[in-house]
Amino acid sequence: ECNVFAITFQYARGPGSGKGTQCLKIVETFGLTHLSAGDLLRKEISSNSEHGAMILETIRQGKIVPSEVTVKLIQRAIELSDNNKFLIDGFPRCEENRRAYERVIGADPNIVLFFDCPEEEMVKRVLSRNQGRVDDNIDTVKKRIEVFNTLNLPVINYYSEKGKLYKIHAVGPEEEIFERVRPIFIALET
Ligand code: UP5
Ligand code: MG
Repeated sequence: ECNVFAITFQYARGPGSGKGTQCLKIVETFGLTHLSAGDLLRKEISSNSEHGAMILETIRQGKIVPSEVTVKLIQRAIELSDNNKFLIDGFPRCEENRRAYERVIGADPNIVLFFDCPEEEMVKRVLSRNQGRVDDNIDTVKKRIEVFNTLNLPVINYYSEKGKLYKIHAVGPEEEIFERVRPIFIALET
């Protein structure tokens, strides 16, 4: 049981659709706390924690880290925060992730954003990012897209049926994309 009342999941078609970029703008404007599942996992790798080696190998292969591990990191970050509104970025990536989250956190997201971006554009963005991520190479990017295409649909359908899914056209200048996102959060505040 926890007092989180406004959890928001950020979801997208795949790697490089601009989740992280838009999350920064959203949290700055609307006062949520940004929790990137990928960043939490990468932090575990660099802090040499218990699961670090397994997480590194899983990310290198573009596969999904066991739900138990990811959900525990999200839970810990929520508990450590003094905010009660979160923007969870890049999660849940499969039905099992979603169920584990709802079981452990005990709350449903209010809204789910789906960033729709063509595959060629995602690949181009990720490969030109240059931040030294172990998964930003053509082989892993292809694997990430394949994993996404295989496991994502049931999650999308689930939230769509609950009327929580908002699809955003994620191509164009970053500012323009944010103008498509903004009204959704304004509606949430009122
Ligand atoms: N960029 C952004 N917006 C742009 C725009 N409108 N026009 C042109 N360029 C734009 O953007 C990517 C790049 O594009 C940047 O250089 C940016 O400047 C530019 P970014 O905002 O970083 O996109 P994002 O969608 O966040 O891409 P990211 O690569 O982070 O997505 P992934 O979903 O692949 O990465 P994530 O960190 O979430 O996950 C990585 C791995 O961790 C997964 O593959 C998986 O192995 C593991 N993982 C789990 O196992 N479980 C989880 O729950 C989460 C992750
Ligand atoms: Mg990201």
